[in-house]
Parts: sequence; C-alpha cells; structure tokens
Amino acid sequence: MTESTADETSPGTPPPGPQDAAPMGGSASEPGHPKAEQATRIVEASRSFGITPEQYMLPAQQQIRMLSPEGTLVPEDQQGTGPGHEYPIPEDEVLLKAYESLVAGRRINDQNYALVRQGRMAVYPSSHGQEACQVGAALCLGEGDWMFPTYRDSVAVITRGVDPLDVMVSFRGDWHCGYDPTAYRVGAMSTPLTTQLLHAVGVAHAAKLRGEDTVVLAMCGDGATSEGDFHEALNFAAVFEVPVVFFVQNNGYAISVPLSHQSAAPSLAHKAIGYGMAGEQVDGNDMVAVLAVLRRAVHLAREHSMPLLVEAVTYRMQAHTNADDATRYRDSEEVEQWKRKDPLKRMRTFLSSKGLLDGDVEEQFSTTAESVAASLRTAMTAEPKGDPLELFDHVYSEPTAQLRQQRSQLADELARAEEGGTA
Ligand SMILES: Cc1ncc(C[n+]2csc(CCOP(=O)(O)OP(=O)(O)O)c2C)c(N)n1
Ligand SMILES: [Mg+2]
Repeated sequence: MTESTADETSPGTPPPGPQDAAPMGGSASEPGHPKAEQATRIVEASRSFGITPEQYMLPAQQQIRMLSPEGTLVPEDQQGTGPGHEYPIPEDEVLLKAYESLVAGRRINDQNYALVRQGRMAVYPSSHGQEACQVGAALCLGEGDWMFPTYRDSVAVITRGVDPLDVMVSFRGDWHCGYDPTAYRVGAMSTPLTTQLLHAVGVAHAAKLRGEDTVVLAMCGDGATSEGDFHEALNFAAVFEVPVVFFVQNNGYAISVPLSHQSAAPSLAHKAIGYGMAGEQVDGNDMVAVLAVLRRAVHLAREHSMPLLVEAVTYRMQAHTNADDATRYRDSEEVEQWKRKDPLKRMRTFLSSKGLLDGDVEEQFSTTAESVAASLRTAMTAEPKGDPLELFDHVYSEPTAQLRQQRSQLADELARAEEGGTA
C-alpha cells in the first residue's frame, strides 16, 4: 500500500495538478469542478512522498510499532512504516525525558486514585496504562502550540507544565478549571465529550488567519468519535486546511461500551480519509512510536497547514472513574493481557538496553515523582479555603443588577456572621 509511485515525482516530470491526483475520483475531480480546487495540501504532501493521496490518507497497513511488548526494538521492516508513513526514532534526550515523565505520570495517577478513595477528591478519571499517550501529547508540541484535553488527560496537562495542584482542584470541585488556559496554551479539560475539538479547530483557524504557525493538538477518546461535534470539527478542519492534530486515545471502552459497539470502521484512523485528511494508527503503549508519530504529525500539520488524525491503541487499565465497576462488563483476563504491554516497563527495558538508564537515573526519576505525589497529598488533605463571594464572579463580564444585589446581601450576612451573629 505504501509502495512508491516514483515516476510521479521523478525530476523532469511536470508536477500533477490537484485534479490529477484528487482523491475521490468521479465527477467531483473533473477539471473545472469546484472539488478539484480542494485538498491541495494533501496532493502536495502525497506528491512529496511519491505516493497517491489515497495511500497518504489511509493509515499504514499495520499499527506503527517500534518497541515490542517485551521492550526490544522491532526490526525496521516490521515497524509498519513506508513512504509517506516514515517515523524517525526521537533523539536519546527526548526518549529519556519521556521516560522521566512516564514515571511521574504513573505516580500522579496512582496518588490521585488513592486520594479519591480517601475521600479527598470527588472523582479522578485515571490514565493509568495510557501514560505513553499522555506524555507523547505534551512532548510533541512546541511552546507556542495549543493542547485541548479531556477529563482523562491530567497527566498530559501536567507534563505540558501546568502545576499538578492547579489541575487537581477541579476534581475536588473547587473550580471548573484551576489554571489559566492562555498562560499554558492548554484548554480547560473538557467533560462534555468533543466540545473541545471545536474549540481546538477555532483556535487553529484564528491562528492561521493571523499568520501564526501554531499547531493545535485536539484530544478525545474512542467513544467521543461517535459524537456529532467530532464530525463537525474534522470536516471544518479539513475543508479550511487548519493545522490541527486530532489525537484519539482508543482505550477500548466508553465507560461500559466496548469499541465493537462504538464503530464499524476498520479502525478509527480510517475515519480520516472520509474527511480528506491523513490518518495513522499507532501502538499507544509504545512510548517511542507514539512520540515519533505525533511529532511527525505536528510537523506535517505545521509545514503543510493541514489537519491529521492519529489513533493510539491503548487500554484503560482501571474503571472509568470511581463511580464505575469495570468487573461488570469485562473480564480480568483481558486486563491481565494488557498489563503485559505496560508502557513503562517497555520503555525501561528499551532505555536500559541502550545504556541510557541505570539505577541512579531511575532513583532520581522516582524521587522527583515521589515529591510531586507528596505535595499532592498535602494540598488535597488540607481543607479548601473558598471565598463564598466568588460565587458571583465569572458569571457575566458585567454582573446584572440582580447578581450585584444578591452579592451584597451575602456580603452583609457573612459580615454579621463574622461579628458573632448567625448568618
Ligand atoms: C456530550 C456528552 N455525552 C455523554 C457524556 C457522558 N460520558 C462521560 S465519559 C463518557 C465515555 C467517553 O468515552 P471515551 O470517549 O472513549 O473516553 P474515555 O473515558 O474512555 O477516556 C460518556 C458517554 C458526556 N460527558 N458528554
Ligand atoms: Mg475510551
């Protein structure tokens, strides 16, 4: 499928116009038809790889994988790569940083899980087992890029640089979003499925109109791909050639609904071609492959100003949240099988075999992770100090007369309570 059609790009051959290689065929690609003017970026990109637009847009025939489940390097001819689907292995220092972030991410996930069980946090959708996706999402972006995460993407947001405490306050119910999205270029973690994809496309479109080279990473789960907003976001991004990387973490379930009841598509990455964008499927528990695929997707989105879709196949190791009992809809054998593909173990084995990781470095990484966990424990165990008057802030940019009146009534009552009366 990824065989090069080298004659198309050989020197001296006149470059094909958009209509020559227009992907959809039929009357829509007739010269003079408006459709012929579209998908020029795809044509440009596929031409630069010497393949057809269809070959470029369809995912490679097998999942991109660089590390075996045992953590050994997969031989190059079995990695799933080919022309237009080539993914260079990231540099050693990036791989080591990724592993450090994996260790921290796993510790944060497990600390938060415990804090919920102790009643210190209301809810925590854990990404335990999905940390390679989380870390890859943060490390593939440049400082000026944006990330639009979901409720399950705390580790990605923290790896991007947001203080863990500012992320966790929303899971205690203190704030809808405890950090300033514009300061970190990280959207609020979205609980309504896929609304963030539309925001992501809007931000990327605005940046493009302003002439900035910002790329936006728009994150969602497998279940979210069935939402109407998913369709609208992808369609708009493709038609307007907006630089967004849609990153779908396919963790097998949408609460209790397995992927087989979610989609009949050959893969979620195949959905891309229907919009006229390129899709790729990667082993989501392989830190090396996730980084390689996402980094290149971000590069291509920036270079060609176009959207791409990356599906990472991973697994939700724990229940959806503490409000869910996963034993009611899946058996423990399935979970055990995925334990054997743990992203941390694979990366540790690989980096050790490359001589990049030894006991001292390991120790240093786990000490850092432990101190983050300790500060989370301290902060979440302390009673939150809320100001009741904040109830009226951030509702309208200009508060209404009614809100002003209610605010001053509450302020009076609080002042009287302070003086010793009963509020
Ligand atoms: C618009 C909307 N519909 C329904 C829900 C309820 N809901 C919360 S999480 C979830 C499952 C989402 O599954 P998936 O997209 O695979 O993400 P995961 O939780 O597996 O990370 C559903 C249906 C919601 N939050 N928003
Ligand atoms: Mg899911």
